[in-house]
Amino acid sequence: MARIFSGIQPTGQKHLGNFIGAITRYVEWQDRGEGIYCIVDLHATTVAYEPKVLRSGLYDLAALMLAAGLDPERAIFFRQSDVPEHAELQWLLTSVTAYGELQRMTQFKDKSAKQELVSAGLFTYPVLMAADVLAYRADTVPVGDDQRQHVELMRNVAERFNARFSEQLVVPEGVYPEIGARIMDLSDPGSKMSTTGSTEKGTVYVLDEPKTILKKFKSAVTDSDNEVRYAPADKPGVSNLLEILAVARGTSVAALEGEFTRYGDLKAAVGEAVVDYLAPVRERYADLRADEAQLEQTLGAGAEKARAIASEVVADVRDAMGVGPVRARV
Ligand code: ATP
Ligand code: LTN
Repeated sequence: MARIFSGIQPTGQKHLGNFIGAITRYVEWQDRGEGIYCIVDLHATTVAYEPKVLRSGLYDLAALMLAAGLDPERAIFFRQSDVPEHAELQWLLTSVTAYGELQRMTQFKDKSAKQELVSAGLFTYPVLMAADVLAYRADTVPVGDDQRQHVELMRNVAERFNARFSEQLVVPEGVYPEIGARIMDLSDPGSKMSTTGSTEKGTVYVLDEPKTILKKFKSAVTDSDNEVRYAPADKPGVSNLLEILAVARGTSVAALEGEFTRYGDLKAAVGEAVVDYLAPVRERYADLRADEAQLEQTLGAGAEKARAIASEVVADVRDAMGVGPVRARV
């Protein structure tokens, strides 16, 4: 059975890109294998942040993921910092990570350009991400398109470790959605919808009010040739709307071709479909978010299950590296 691992940061309000590219897929995949889903609070400390905001953002995200249908009985759902093996494994793996390969990470270049203090943590962020996955010997990593380079890096790290020490780690495979791997900003379809950096008008949050969602889609940027056609390179705005509509309706882009002749009709249809698509999450969210003690309990139970796996793997890694005493075998 496949072991699936993914992580998501407890920062900012989650948007339609995070929802389509990540959260809904965790839910869909929880029956396809052994799912392990982690809220990565340690990753969120690599850029400027407020401790109180980090903590409340963690509960916001935990409630959102549960509201979206993640079932802690069927998948392991936990907070990264509750399992200290992630941080330990990160350190161990830095010895098989090249400085040069970290320097090439485009996300590091983009994010560091926006920081007053470029932390060492931001630089080694991809090694922590590698540790997250490798600590479980996971084979499948569902993420959005923007994470391809990080997944490549974790594969290199695992291969290098196995070659240098011994075959302890599984080399994981990234899986990206066929449609919706890169949801674009509605007002600026040349750039991806994102927590930081996309426009407020063009970013649809999962918990936006229905009327706000409709308004954002209504003012989505298209182009001037008035032809509803899927062509991401030539028609990024229209193509983005078609992708979102296909996902929200649970159909393919091809099935939508020919349905619309006017941009206005397409925008109204996508807005309505997205309102319906997100409604169940909105309905369940408030109750889940209100009970922080329950959220802690859920995450704590998940962390125990996660730690049982990660502590074994990290003990093997330590042993293979000659760190600590020889591992006793039973
Ligand atoms: P953002 O880029 O929005 O700031 P992020 O990359 O910093 O998000 P997360 O919130 O941890 O960090 O991202 C969670 C998941 O959402 C990742 O798997 C990422 O690939 C995916 N994702 C982010 N933006 C998009 C997008 N526009 N379209 C599809 N998937 C996305
Ligand atoms: N870097 C990712 C979040 C992340 C992740 C992971 C994704 C941290 N650890 C492990 C998959 C597997 C991001 O910015 N979205």
